[in-house]
Amino acid sequence: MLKEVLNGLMSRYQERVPDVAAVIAAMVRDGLISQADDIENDHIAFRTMGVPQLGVQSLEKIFLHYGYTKMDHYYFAGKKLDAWWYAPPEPKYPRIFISELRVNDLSPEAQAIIRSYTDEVTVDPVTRLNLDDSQAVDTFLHSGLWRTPTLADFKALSAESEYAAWVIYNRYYLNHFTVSVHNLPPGYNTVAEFNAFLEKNGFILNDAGGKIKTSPDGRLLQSATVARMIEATFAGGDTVKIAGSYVEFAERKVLPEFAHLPAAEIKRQHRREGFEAGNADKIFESTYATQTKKSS
Ligand code: OOG
Ligand code: NI
Repeated sequence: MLKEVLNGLMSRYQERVPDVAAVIAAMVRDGLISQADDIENDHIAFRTMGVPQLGVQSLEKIFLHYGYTKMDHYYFAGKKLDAWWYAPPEPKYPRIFISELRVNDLSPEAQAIIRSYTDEVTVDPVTRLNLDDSQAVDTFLHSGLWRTPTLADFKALSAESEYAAWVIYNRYYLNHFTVSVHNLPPGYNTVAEFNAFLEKNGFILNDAGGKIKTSPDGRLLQSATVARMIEATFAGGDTVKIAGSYVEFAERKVLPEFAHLPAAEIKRQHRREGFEAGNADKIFESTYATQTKKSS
């Protein structure tokens, strides 16, 4: 059931983000993996609008139903976001990171634009879903919650919050999946080495705060591609290229208390868990104009 929902998310994401297939193809070609299934997916991420009937409290119900556990909270003052991460029911499944725009913290003008869309949703839509029906859940995650935005509204939101504009157009489309690099062959199993491999293959990395985002404990290292632009069709037929989704890479180092274990015995529970606000703050910018201007 969970597997079906995750597969549905991944297939839609792959169709929209050419970098996913391109990264996998480069990894197979250079012998890092023999097939796409060999990739360990560290986590996937969603973005939401923080209004009462939607937001994290709504979307999380799906994943709590499938056995995920809500873990730590992160707050991003500058970007006006809250986020939580969710631990999977079994280590073979990805962690989930869900963020939410603090709509009440925006200007009255931006709030009015957002509410003109989100008010179309009058009750929490997840409460109306049969969560045991993975087909229904899949359809829900890929259908528009509100009308297609106008380009004028998209631009007005972008000027104040690029995150808000991204969600108004992209809704619950998967924002990224994350390649775990620490289990790859030597030469590729650190973010530093993997970044070199990506750049050699022509991928453009998010360099906000540096290409490698490192947690203060030094044990969670992350990098990300800059989002490719997708052709967006707005209400009234305007078409403009806007930021779509991106790909992330994560290295979780072995915790000191397990440093003595032989490499073959190291499992997920022996490595650094969770997320890091300082890293995440910069990774969000993979869809921001300061980064996407470097892509095409
Ligand atoms: C999420 C950014 C944060 C991480 O792993 O810390 C993140 C987003 O861009 O929506 O993915
Ligand atoms: Ni991430």
